[in-house]
Amino acid sequence: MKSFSKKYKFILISMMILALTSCNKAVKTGNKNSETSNKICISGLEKENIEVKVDEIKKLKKVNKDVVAVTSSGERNEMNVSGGLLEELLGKYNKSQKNLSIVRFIATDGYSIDIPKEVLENRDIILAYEIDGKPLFEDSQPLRIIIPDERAMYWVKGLNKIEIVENDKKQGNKEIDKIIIFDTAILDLKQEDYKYYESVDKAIKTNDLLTSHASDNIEDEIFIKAADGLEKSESNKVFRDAYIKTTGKDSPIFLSSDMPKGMTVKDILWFSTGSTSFLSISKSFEYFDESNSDNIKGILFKDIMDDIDLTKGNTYIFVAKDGYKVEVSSEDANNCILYKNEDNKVVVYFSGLEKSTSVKDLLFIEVKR
Ligand SMILES: Nc1nc2c(c(=O)[nH]1)N[C@H]1C(S)=C(S)[C@@H](COP(=O)(O)O)O[C@H]1N2
Ligand SMILES: [Mo]
Repeated sequence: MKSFSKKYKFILISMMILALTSCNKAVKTGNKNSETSNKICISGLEKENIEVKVDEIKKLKKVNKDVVAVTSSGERNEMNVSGGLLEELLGKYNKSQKNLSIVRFIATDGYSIDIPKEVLENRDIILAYEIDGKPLFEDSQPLRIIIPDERAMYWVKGLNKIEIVENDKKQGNKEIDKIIIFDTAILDLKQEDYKYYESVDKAIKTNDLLTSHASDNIEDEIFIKAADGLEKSESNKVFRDAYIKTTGKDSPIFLSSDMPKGMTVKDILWFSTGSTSFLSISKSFEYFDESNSDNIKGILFKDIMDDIDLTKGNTYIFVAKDGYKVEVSSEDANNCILYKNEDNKVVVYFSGLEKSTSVKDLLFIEVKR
């Protein structure tokens, strides 16, 4: 009996290793010389990892479409694509993309992108294996994601893995109850030299920022909004392994030398994880309309609250870097403005309240529960 169970265990473990490695092969980072992979890996369906052969995708109903890829710089690329629909593939596992909260596509070159719910609900997602009549062989993976009428940043080349997050498992949809002022928060962090094109700027590790200011409050997804209106979610892992450049061109910009360029996010206005949001005051001046209160020019805090969707409360607490804090009513919070003083410090100003309420070196604002 004992030897049987041992043998059984051995077989089981060997099978598990086999299953792992066979799926891992598809997940392996691209090597231009390696042979073409003939499968992709899907996680989040009934089993942890499911392998789907490219041949199976070619057996789906073939759709053919003229599409235009629009890049972030506004460049337009017309092409004719053929492939199968993700929706039909998911149907084989009794799933529909319309009920998923996030689908993440990962490529052999490390590129990854989250497809948001609105896109999943409204668009066809084509698993393309032919472009302009020719079969695809990008980076040893023959599939490209095409989402007609959505920007090219979603059109992942060399598709290797699909990660599926269902509605009920969704994280990161907590209410925001704390806004941390990015400009103040980075002052105490280590700033490294960061080479960016022809200049050397300063950058912080995102991990340093998160561990020192949101350590107990980090979810699997980070939501980023840029000053041009772009909204994007990123996995915690990818986010934490990268940098935010805090000075010079395009800053604050999320980037890393290990990350494909298309994954960088320029001109970050704010990003949120769990119930905490980090706000760039420098970018706020470019994004929000300027307000004037008793001849002080700044940004209306109400506009920030609306944009970030901060939870409503009766009392708001404004806290400085040195711990100095004031509590104000929602009415006062709705009317206050944030600005930068001559020392480049972030200050909150409440019209009609005594001078002692004006918090200098503002670090965060919290909704009192
Ligand atoms: N694998 C992979 N796919 C990718 C990218 C990438 O870096 N790697 N960049 C994306 C971005 S940001 C854009 S704009 C388009 C560019 O597509 P093109 O090279 O066909 O112009 O591909 C998208 N798909
Ligand atoms: Mo792009």
